[in-house]
Amino acid sequence: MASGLVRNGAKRFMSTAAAPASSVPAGARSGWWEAVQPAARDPILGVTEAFLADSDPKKVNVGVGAYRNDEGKPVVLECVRKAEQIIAGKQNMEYLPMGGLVKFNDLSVKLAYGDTAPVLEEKRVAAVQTLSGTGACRLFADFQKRFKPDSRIYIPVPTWANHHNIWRDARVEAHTFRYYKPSTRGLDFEGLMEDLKKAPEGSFVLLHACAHNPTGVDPTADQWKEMSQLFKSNGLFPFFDMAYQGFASGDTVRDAQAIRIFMEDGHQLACAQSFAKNMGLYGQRVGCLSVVCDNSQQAVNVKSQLQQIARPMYSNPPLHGAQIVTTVLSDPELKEQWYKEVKVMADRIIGMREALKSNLEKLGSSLPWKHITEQIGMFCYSGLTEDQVDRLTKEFHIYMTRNGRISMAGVTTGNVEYLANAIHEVTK
Ligand code: PLA
Repeated sequence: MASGLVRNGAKRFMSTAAAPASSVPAGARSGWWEAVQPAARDPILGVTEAFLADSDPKKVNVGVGAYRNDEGKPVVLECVRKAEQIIAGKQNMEYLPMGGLVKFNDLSVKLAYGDTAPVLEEKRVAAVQTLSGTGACRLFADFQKRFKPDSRIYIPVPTWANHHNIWRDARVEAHTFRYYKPSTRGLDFEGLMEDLKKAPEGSFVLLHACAHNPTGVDPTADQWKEMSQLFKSNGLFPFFDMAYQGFASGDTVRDAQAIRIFMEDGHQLACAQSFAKNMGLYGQRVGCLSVVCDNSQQAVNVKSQLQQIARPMYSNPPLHGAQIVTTVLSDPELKEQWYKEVKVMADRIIGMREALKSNLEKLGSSLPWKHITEQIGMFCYSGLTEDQVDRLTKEFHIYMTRNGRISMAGVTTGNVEYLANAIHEVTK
């Protein structure tokens, strides 16, 4: 039986060898990947691919959440440029430890939990540097599978599309919970509580710490408190994805309020941090995964296991981005400048929300658009349908994800009128 299978396999390889590749020497085995079909286009990064392939000068990309200045250009923060100058030529290029740059991890968790957080003073937090926010989520999902193999993850509806892929590839059983109510364009708090009440004890719950992607709708402080009580009484584990600290309100402390509320309630939470957006370090892939433990020994144990998961995947994380973040966060002047620059980015986005809304109203749109200014963070969950989005792309060369999410970070004084006009045309 086994040998038959091998023979059949071999035949298949041989039979396709002659067909496509003329440069393959006779007799060489080919056809290894003939069964591989093209992967589905990524719902977010695929939009950038389509945008880049469009040669129309009017084209607008409000797909991926990447900040642009008012001229539509990518931005490198001044504090980052200065940090680069400080670092330049002075560092060696040795491997980092498996868990990354220790000082970076320390500064990163201070940003998330607060400089004087008791969990940090008691050394109860296991923190490792990760390949940005995505890497932090994936490392945690793998950790969850390894040590709580039968546990579930509860994911909000909707969410950042990649969350589903991450926990699926980590082979964790995924369930969803209600989050957004289309009729009110706000939080479905009742639905959320109802669904989470049904989650079995020991389940993990994915929460967006602030600036929920894609909806721009966050729970209020009181709602977070209520959720925290439910998590306590029902034995649920809060996992915070914090990809936008600073982008919601312009204030990194305010944007960490959910984490602080859960921390003060004594939860053993975990947190994925990304410096892609708030420090503009997208391609540097710099992030941090932290897990709050019961005591310092447990934190040492957990960190060692996180490192062991990282080792066969990518061994250790990249150096440069972590050095930049460390330099900015450990220099009071640079840190102050960073706070100002985050605020400038957040404020520009808020300004564009107002501009988009007022342009739509000026055009006489009879639809309600107040959610544009009520939502926070990088995205506007516009309510546009897939068909309307398709029309925007085909007729106006405007690129956005098909769920109607507009990256407000890509809206500028120069394109906001064009965008509003196009939206008005397809929603008439
Ligand atoms: N978590 C959330 C909620 C995100 O929105 C993103 C990025 C990440 C994690 C991961 O970011 P990082 O790995 O780059 O740190 N979401 C983007 C980009 C901005 C993307 O899809 O990768 C988005 O357009 O939704």
